[in-house]
Amino acid sequence: MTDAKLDELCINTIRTLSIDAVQKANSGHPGAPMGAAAMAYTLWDRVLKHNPADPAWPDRDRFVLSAGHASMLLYSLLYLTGYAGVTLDDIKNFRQWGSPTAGHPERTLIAGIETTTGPLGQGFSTAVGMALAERFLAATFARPGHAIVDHHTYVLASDGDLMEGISHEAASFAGHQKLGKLIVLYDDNLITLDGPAGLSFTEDVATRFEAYDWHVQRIDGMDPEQVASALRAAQEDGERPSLICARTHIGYGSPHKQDSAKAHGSPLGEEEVALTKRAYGWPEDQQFLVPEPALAHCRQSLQRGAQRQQEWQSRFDAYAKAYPADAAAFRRAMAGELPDGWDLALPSYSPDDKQIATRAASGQALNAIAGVLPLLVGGSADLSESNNTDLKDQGVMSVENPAGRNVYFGVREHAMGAALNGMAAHGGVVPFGGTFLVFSDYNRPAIRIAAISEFRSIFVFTHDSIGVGEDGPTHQPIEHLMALRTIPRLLVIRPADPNETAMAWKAAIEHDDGPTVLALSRQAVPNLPGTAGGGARGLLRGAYVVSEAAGTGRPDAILIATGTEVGLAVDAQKLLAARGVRARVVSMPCWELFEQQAQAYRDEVLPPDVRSRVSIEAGVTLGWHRWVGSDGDCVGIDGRFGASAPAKTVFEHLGFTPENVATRTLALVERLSGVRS
Ligand SMILES: Cc1ncc(C[n+]2csc(CCOP(=O)(O)OP(=O)(O)O)c2C)c(N)n1
Ligand SMILES: [Mg+2]
Repeated sequence: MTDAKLDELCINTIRTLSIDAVQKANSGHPGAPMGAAAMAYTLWDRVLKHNPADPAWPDRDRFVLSAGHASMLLYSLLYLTGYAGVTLDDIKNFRQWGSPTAGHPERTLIAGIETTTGPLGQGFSTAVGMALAERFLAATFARPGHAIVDHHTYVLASDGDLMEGISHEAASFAGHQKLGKLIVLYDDNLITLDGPAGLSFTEDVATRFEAYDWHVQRIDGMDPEQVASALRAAQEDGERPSLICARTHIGYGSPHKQDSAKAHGSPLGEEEVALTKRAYGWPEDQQFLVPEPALAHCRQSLQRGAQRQQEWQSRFDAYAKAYPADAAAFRRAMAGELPDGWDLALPSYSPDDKQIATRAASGQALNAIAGVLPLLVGGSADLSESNNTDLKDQGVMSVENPAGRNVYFGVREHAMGAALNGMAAHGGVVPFGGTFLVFSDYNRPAIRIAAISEFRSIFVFTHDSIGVGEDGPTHQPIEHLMALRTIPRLLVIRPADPNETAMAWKAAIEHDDGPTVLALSRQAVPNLPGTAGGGARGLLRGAYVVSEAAGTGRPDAILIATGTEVGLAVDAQKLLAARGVRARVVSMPCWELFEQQAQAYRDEVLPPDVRSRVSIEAGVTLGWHRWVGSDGDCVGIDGRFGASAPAKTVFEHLGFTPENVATRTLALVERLSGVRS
């Protein structure tokens, strides 16, 4: 068989596996795998550096299927090249309960999937973070004569990916950063879900990317030779990211559906499947056919991959001999391990210390641990001074200083979120990024991907309430804390004071299988006596008694507060004591961590027989009845936004005063004791 014939056989194997799997599942997207098979195969067969037997090899090239709906393309490639995580039976079980071959590629289901994709634009933008991490680690660990990190990041993106706003942000950022090892294949098939792309997408994409300072090529994406030479040219142009606009045909080979949106998101139908196979010269009556020569050829990836990994291993061994400490640090970093006792570097505070905002305490914590965690890397979306995210004396990341640890993401919150995810996905670094909490909505889809993919991405959200003050309702988060708490696997931590803030960083860094949000104040807070001397370690259990009711025995009431409202609760506690009500104050910085505690601990903090419970949080109260119970009361902000005025005034007008909290608590205690008597 000639090489060209063998290529065609492999490409048609990918196409027909995709067609058959979608047909059998009666669900899925056959068109993109059929149209993009030639370029994806060419990339994987001739260019991609990977070892299917070791999907975690640190120096592998990263491949991101940004057009996640084309999942069968990726599953076919993973199976054919020999990844153990996908069998032919898994492909037959495409999109079924418990099968790793889920509707869209999920990182946690198959070793070999670098990041979860499906929401268009995310994969492309995540890949930018991977390329950033690669360049950072290459520069950080490079020693004279040794290069142990040296790989590319490849993306397959569709029209939808390039229409999404996040990809515009990410492309602009990647061009600015000159990420020369990022190479994007654009499946330029002129079709989207609704019909011809021309219904909504007519700009000159190539020129747009040229303006972003990308290297841009236009090719026929159905021709493996053109794809291969474009990939080589993209590699050679190492100074800029590359976009290869590959003209392809969605649903290629289908007599009635090729080049039409009908091929996009539903099975071809049995008759059309047969006609398409006939067009490929494929046996019409066989399903999931994998011709032996195609499998044998693709499985050469195993041998090639093992050899390339071995070459790297030899280089790494030489490095380890010359620089044993660096090699050990690299291994630990790639395994996501933290140095023993790293948290001893975290600061602690006493009640007499100067009052500062929790965002300032966060900046102090970050800088205190920057030395012991040299791979902590991040920045802000143009708010670094407000977010206190600067790492002092650690340099600015750029093409000239790729090992700089401060990343200026620009006003690109969404792309920043995805870039953090990409850095976490790449491994070796612990990424963080900041903006105002109110703009967490601009990050939310990336936070969700981080949670689904189990990425340790740390979001530093400051200006966390109406305490923002004068900037007014557009800048005062109201619904955001609760909205974030609804995302599974995300830790949302709102520390009350500097000691809790230091513990919040400990929790965030040690939460290595999911993202963390830190909600931090703009305004100064008191140093609570209850957090001093290790008291703030209670944060690690999600909620704890930060100020016990005076006297002994069961408290009359429990005040449950978060963040800046904990200090307020402590003030209310004093007023209540003067009125004969013994109130306990519980600081509840993290619901998710509290939910993970044993029932016995939860009952200790919130004794079930104390029904007079009041929550205090400057946000919507929806959800707080989980902790205050149906008898309890919630001091919060419902049915309105904040207001533009000095913070103290806004707090007072919206009921966040010790007097109001004490009055409401007293009323509750009286009402409930009345009910009982
Ligand atoms: C953020 C987001 N919006 C919408 C969708 C639903 N969706 C899936 S594919 C697609 C567009 C299809 O066009 P294109 O990206 O060109 O893919 P092709 O049809 O060419 O495979 C849409 C709207 C999605 N997956 N993600
Ligand atoms: Mg398209």
